[in-house]
Amino acid sequence: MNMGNSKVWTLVLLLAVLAGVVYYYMAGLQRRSGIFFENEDQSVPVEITIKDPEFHLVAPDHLKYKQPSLVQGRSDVVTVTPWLAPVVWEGTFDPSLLDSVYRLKNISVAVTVFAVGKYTRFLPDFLKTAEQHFFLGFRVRLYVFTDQPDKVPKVSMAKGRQVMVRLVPISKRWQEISARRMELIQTLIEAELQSNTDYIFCLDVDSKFHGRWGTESLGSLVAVIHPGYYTTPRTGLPYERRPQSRAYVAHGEGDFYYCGGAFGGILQEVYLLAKTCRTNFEADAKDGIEAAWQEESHLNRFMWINKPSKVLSPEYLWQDFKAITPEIHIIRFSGVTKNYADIRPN
Ligand code: 5GW
Ligand code: MN
Repeated sequence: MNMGNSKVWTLVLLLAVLAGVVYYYMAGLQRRSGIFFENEDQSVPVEITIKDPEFHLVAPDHLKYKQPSLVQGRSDVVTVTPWLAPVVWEGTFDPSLLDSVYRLKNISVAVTVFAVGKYTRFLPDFLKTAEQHFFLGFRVRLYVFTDQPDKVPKVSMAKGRQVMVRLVPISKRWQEISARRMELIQTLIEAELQSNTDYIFCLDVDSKFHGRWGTESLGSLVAVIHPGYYTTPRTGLPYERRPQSRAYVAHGEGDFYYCGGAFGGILQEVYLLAKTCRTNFEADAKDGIEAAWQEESHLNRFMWINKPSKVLSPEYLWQDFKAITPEIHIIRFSGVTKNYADIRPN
């Protein structure tokens, strides 16, 4: 073997190794894209499992439920957004079908609720009615953030459901309570929920459940349409309109006006929302500006850019003082009418 020959052999060897690497990579790509795993027969076990709670809806075989229709259903309301997120109204979903799907996933749901100062008076009704209507039969943890843990009532809860009390220092200004909510949600997700929770909802305490709030509300990023503005033209929506604020939504822009009193989704999405709203709220404060409706304004700015993957109709946060309109077939959750002079600190 002379020098020329050995160079040729080295080249051939290198090419062979390269071809092997390319083949291995392509096969991997194909495997990841699922091509090798397509199978028509669900009874043949597949090699991959999908862990994300949001995707891959598996229904138990032989589950009996009403046949879905393409030509009948709610026609008095819009049930999908222009970015194709469902808008949840009574009559658009099958509760037992959805419960069966999510039961197989054994999901766990966290709720945050703040009861600072005089707002502890809302806790008994909030917690009692949550136990009657919120994710019945599922694992639920209700995190109560309060400055007076002794005022948290002992509510008897079903198996797998519990109230967790977290101490927060009393805030000087009420606007601060708003700002701190996002901060505390952010740290709760970071420090406690990541390992044991799939979904989180953040709710106002001055409200009660009156009807089912369950698996139909689950999504990556979930927003609730404010009951006061769902027929209002864009120009009349109370977004923050000053460009100096980080909550700014320009005239002629905005989809819906969403509630600050109820939002949720998977942990990662709500974490990003809380972090973004908090950072923007604090940066605004440094510049001496406070958005028109505090964190609700920041939430609306966030949802304008980050479109919610599921939108809940005003059934999911009504207001007790509002007369019911024909499109509302059920009130699930509603804000209690409160005497502001009586409960607000300043
Ligand atoms: C106090 C004064 C003004 C505004 C808010 C508060 C306040 C709010 C408070 O003293 N203690 C408290 O726990 N909160 C929490 O923030 C409650 O969870 C309350 O539901 C939430 C939002 O405040 P809300 O309900 O008074 O706001 P709106 O817009 O529903 O009336
Ligand atoms: Mn409220």
